[in-house]
Amino acid sequence: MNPINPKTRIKWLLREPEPPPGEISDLAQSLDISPALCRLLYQRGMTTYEDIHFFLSPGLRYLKPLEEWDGLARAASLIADSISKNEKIAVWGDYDVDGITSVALIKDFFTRKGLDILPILPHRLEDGYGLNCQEIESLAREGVRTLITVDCGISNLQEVTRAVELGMKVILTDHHRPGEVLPQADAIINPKTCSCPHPELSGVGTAFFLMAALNNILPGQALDIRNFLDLVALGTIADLVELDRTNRILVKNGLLLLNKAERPGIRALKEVSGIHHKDSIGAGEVGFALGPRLNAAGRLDDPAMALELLLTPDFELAQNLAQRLNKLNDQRKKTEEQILAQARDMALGMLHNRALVLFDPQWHTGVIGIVASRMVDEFHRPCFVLTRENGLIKGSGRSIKGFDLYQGLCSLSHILIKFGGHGLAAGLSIEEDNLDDFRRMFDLEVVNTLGPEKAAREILLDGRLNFNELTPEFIAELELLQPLGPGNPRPVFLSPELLVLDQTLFGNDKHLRFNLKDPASGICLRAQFWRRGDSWGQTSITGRKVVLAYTPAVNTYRGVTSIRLNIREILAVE
Ligand SMILES: [Mn+2]
Repeated sequence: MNPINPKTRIKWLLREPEPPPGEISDLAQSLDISPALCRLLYQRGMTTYEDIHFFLSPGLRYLKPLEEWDGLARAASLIADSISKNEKIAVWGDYDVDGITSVALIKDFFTRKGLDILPILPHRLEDGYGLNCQEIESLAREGVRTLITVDCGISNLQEVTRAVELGMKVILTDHHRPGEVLPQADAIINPKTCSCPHPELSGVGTAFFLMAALNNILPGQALDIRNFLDLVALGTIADLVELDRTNRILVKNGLLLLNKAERPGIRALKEVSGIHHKDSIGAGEVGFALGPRLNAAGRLDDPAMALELLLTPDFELAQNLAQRLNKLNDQRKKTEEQILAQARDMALGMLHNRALVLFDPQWHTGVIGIVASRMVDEFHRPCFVLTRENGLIKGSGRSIKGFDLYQGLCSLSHILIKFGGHGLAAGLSIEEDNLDDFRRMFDLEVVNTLGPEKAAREILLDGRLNFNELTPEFIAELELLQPLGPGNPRPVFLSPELLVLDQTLFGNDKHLRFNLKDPASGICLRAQFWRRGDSWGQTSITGRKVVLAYTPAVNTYRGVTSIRLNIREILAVE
């Protein structure tokens, strides 16, 4: 079979290793799961009874003891010391979900302990990301003596120095990649700096561990620290960090709390998202419904209302705030769509480059990060989306596997004013005069790392799955993989050779629907190919044979349950 469109350059691989014969059926039996699921987990690297058992029930008892994190106890005791001296303490976060939940967690912890702490969330447009000297000076004037940072601070060398000069004790917690020089804080808690046993923690996960350590040493009755895991799950899922062992434990247990929705704000947020308060929510609902609404506050307005929503004990107030967030989110979607269309047109004229650097002075800072992600999805190359703000150019970038964005910016640091982030996402600011140089040098950086050819899109498949193996029971069992996210993706299967019976465009020609027949078993199923009307709508493949990468789903409509396929890629057409 020949790929119909060599330009898509899709490279597909089956997961390895193939399990030894006989092993799967014994293992599956002892775990009480189907051999098909057992094989899938085995091929995802869980090869023993213990591995799979942990994955299926990641209880909190599996968390490594706090003592294994060097420096954590010391940071906690510095805070306990400030508390015992009745010092005024502030916690400084960020305007995204991770940053807001981090502040909410610490504020909530202090409140439940009967203590006071001043929460600070920067305003995206007025203050920008991270610490700033002006606000630090005003905090000092207000008598703040201890500053805790969450989800930010690791690249704020000057600002931390200023805070220390003003006599503040600085407990810096962040999970962004540290530069070569660290700020002169009294303590730095960053999962990426020292011998931290949880390298993939989010900002709120980091704050959670610090509060757990503080909980152990504060006088009085200790709190049940598990009650904060709903906030940890929100921030961890929204920040798209890798769901490694620790994060799986935190998120899976946090989702149980989000389901109970005991926080009035969570309940109100579910309500405005059209989720019944008794309906269960998974990582998907957090990522697509709750997260964007919390984020909308900081994108277009003041993140303080999202913080208030998470903390208020008053359900009526929570409903009110949730409504406002919902409106902002609708507004965000409109703005995003406009910018997306403009960015897409611009990108189409630049596809001879290996990297996309898109700039328009009118674009809204609040959505450029989302637009960059969508450009990477569509054009599969590192991308920066930039806008003008207070006379400077500011931008948000996203990358693909194989090109470390943070590293890339490090080598261009001489023309940047500020930058920071991770391997796959980063932010920067630059003088407008240096924009052309940045465009040229960033592209060169990408060419040097990835080569001059467009990188092939890789799809990793969980194995071959024929239509006669697709049962509602097996599809239901796949839910045991939840929560899904980076490091634990939704399973994708390789189809057998299928016959396309018919093909229809739907939803304003945005999407495609196919009826497909598996000639070997005679089974016919319906499949959807979302958002590919553009690229496949003009090519009729009715009557031809195809091989697909697909994800199965159960669809219930008017009480009738049927199996549907979601096509991820058309791998080959004969
Ligand atoms: Mn974060």
